[in-house]
Amino acid sequence: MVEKNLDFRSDTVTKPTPEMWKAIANAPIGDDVYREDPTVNKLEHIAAEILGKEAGLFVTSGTQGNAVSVLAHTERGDEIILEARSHIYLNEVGGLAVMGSLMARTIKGELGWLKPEDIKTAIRRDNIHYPPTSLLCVENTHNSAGGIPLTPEQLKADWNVAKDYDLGVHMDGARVFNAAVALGVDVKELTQYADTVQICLSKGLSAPIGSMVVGTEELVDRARKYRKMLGGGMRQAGIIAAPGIIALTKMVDRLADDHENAKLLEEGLKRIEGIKILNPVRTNMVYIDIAGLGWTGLEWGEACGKLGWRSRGYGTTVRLCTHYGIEREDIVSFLEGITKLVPMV
Ligand code: TLP
Repeated sequence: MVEKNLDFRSDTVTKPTPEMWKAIANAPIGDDVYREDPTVNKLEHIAAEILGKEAGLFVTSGTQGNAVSVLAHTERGDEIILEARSHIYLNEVGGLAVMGSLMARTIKGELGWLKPEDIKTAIRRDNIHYPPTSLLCVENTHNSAGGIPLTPEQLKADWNVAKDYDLGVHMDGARVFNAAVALGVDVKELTQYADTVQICLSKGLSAPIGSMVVGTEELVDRARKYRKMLGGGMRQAGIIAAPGIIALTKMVDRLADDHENAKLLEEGLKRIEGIKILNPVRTNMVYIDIAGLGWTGLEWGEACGKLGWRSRGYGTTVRLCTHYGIEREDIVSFLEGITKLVPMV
């Protein structure tokens, strides 16, 4: 029996499966700073293998994973290229500037994808006045664009430009398994176009804590040093790595259910006058604008609360995320309920 988790705010709210709880209780552990935690070592090995990279590193969060990856690729004063609404640029507390002394060069993407010609234009040529451009960051799926999966072809085109100019490529793959499932490709087909990849165990894959950074031995070694600097050397971390192993080996295929549920939600919400769907729904996110209902985000949240759901709006934009703990029948009953509660427009 799946424990219900009627919360649309994010897939970060997912809780461990019963199997994860057992793994937590039984995990063999050791001091991971000495590289002696067998469960962390196993998780790092599995992640590297699944994602097609030489090495893996267990980190506390997606934000920490992106930070140590970006630091591993760059030197103080470099410029890095990011999509204008990427998570690293918008939602990571400006860490790239604070920790890396990096300049951010942002480009507006097309549904989250940076067009190769735009990247080319943004790369600084050798000039006494310019900071060197050293890194391109891509995000897959792209969260703010609507959980959009970037295809191998799109990623390859960006990678080729980056490599023509000797840039590193980092993928914020917080939800890259959603992308792989939605596109019906092996995740390696996506991750091959990045030197480092950060993936979240704690979102749709339902582990309680943590992310992985994978990449070349050299970059992961550098990232490991930065993780220690940031206080992320976690000692007996096998306790939290154990559910991560289950996340990677058992929780990927079920992401397809989340995508189907998001589609069902989109179809139902589309029929409600006053609600506008803002994104093509391709994975587990539906962004809506509720201005046409005459409601604020707060009023939307209160209405959802009456139905036993948590949901939150920013202004009149609301993101609804599907995940483990939400099933088809829950979406059906939510749609019935909300249809009755919305004002007639
Ligand atoms: N995203 C969270 C919020 O921070 C917005 C969410 O609810 O979606 N990359 C991407 C693309 C993300 O969406 C997130 C989290 C992260 C990185 C950071 O992961 P955490 O929360 O583990 O630091």
